[in-house]
Amino acid sequence: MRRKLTWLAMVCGASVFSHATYAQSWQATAGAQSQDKGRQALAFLPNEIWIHAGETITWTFPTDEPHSVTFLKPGQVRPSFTAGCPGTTPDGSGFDGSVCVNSGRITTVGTNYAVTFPSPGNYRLVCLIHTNMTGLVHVLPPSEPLPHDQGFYDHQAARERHDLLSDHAAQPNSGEEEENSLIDKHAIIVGTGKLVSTPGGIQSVSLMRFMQPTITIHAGETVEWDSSDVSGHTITFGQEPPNVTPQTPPSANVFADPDGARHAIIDSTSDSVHSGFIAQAGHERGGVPQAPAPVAQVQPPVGVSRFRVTFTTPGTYPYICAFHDGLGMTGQVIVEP
Ligand SMILES: [Cu+2]
Repeated sequence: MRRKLTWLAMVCGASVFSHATYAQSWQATAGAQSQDKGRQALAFLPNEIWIHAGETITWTFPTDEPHSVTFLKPGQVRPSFTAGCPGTTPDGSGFDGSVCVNSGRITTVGTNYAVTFPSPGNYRLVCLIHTNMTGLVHVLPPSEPLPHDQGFYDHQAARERHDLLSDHAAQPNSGEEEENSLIDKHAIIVGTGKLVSTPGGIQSVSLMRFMQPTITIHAGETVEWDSSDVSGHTITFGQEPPNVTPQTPPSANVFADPDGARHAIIDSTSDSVHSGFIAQAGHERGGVPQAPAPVAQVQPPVGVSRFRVTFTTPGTYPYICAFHDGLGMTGQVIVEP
């Protein structure tokens, strides 16, 4: 009886393996999010995959935060997502390294984008929206065995999704004491996040929230927003500039303080102020690890991690992150006399 069960297990194992050997189509995802959309895994899941030449990988986009699936030509300077390859290439495009392939900025949850790989090689996968979101596709000759089947990748992706989205390192509350001192300073933490490196590339997780969404001050006082996130954000009051990108400059009423922070003065609830791109200082110093591929990075023209607003007039002042308000990244400043 025991011998028979062992034999059955071997047959099952063999059939799973042969199924993987002949798989023509592979599934992966671009990004993952928590139920309230606040926590965003900026990651290809899985971010390293081995397939045979001639096979296809289909990426699904399950998040409200947009991503792209992009394969640049070797040595191609990383373009902005608005520039693309230039442009986008259709679903089902083939990539062999000779021509750039780009899904473009996918904003619709549930979109699929497939890429076929006719030739063996190792191909770097990037998201043009998030610098720290990369992956690797290994395309082997059909004669070579593949190390994993789809079930392996599904399991790995589920585990990484869980690890990234439940990551305590990105929790907003780092201690009551610190929070109280921040309230004394009228300081608001703008998102939190961290980078994770894997053999296939770089992933990150960001909490797309203002950590003290409502703050109450007195007229004449100043609020400071501090970014410690690997993702960039904005602080935007009133009318937001059209088609905001990381390159969109601050509004004309924003000036620089002696310490380099940006600063604006708001006198009325009808004032409009746009901070421009605010990100942790690692962005400017190059302290953030970059993708290992020889892909030149175009960084946003930034390096500003602090933004201040002085409020002269009592009232309620709602504001948003122009990139992530759709994920719930909003706040308000209540100014008392
Ligand atoms: Cu944001």
